[in-house]
Amino acid sequence: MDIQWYPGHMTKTRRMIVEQVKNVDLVAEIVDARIPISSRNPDVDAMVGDRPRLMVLNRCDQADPERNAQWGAYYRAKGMAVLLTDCKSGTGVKQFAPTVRDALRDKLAQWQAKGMTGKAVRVMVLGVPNVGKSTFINQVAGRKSAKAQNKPGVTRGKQWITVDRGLELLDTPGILWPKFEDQSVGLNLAYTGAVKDAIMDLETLGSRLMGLLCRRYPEAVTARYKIEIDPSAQDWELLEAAGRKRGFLISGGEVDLERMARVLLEEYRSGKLGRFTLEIPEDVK
Ligand SMILES: Nc1nc2c(ncn2[C@@H]2O[C@H](COP(=O)(O)OP(=O)(O)O)[C@@H](O)[C@H]2O)c(=O)[nH]1
Ligand SMILES: [Mg+2]
Repeated sequence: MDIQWYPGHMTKTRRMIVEQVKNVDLVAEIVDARIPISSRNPDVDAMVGDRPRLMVLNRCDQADPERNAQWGAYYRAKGMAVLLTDCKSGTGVKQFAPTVRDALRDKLAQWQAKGMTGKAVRVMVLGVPNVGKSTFINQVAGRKSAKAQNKPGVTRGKQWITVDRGLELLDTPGILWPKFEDQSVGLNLAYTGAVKDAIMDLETLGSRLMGLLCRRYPEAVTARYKIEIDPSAQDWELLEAAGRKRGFLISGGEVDLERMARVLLEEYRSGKLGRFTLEIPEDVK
């Protein structure tokens, strides 16, 4: 399955980001802690140039806690400022302003020296669709200013939000990139909901996710779906076994694979299955 989703509005957003980046002091790149590599847009480096950067690993509540710590260390070792957040509860968000100030300390000292004390720090927030950009901004601002919804592609156009006199945030619509180098990147983005379901074959998507979870988190899959995991089974056979246990049958006693795929994706995305990180630092080439 070749997943590509690069609608015209993303080209427009990309242009807007490149234009606006001159007006900001720092770029906060929000990634999904469950897929900390796949949810990084490879075009961001070229788009934002040498602007100071903050890496925000969001959705930590849905990711494996041990892996969260590893991924935080991974990006810190690359010299990046890193923040681990759960925007559902707001965990980690309080550290945002101090982390930004620390990343910009030289610039802020210069402003101070020039008497520019009232100048607000401007931060652009960007990331793939549905990663939590608007929710993050609302958490930082302590109110609902940015429109958030559990569906890729809700924020349109640019939106400045004033947190307080010292800090302004720019919300941006989610962007992907024209071609996923690796099929697994497209799949990871689809499992986590960054790519619209409507553009994919759900049976294939559900089968691949089931296979991946059975390899990485077999106990959790067994606990929830009551299936024995045969290591030599095909991905779709594992999905089929779960569907059979759930009684998702169609005429002739066949398993309704699409229904089971929908259930698996919903249960994975809502966290009912557990906290899973689909990429591990050792995977990085
Ligand atoms: N569990 C969990 N859900 C989150 C988190 N951040 C955002 N969400 C939810 O994810 C959905 C998409 O968030 P939104 O801010 O609109 O994403 P955006 O498209 O990147 O602006 C919303 O339903 C949020 O409530 C998080 O850290 N944990
Ligand atoms: Mg948004």
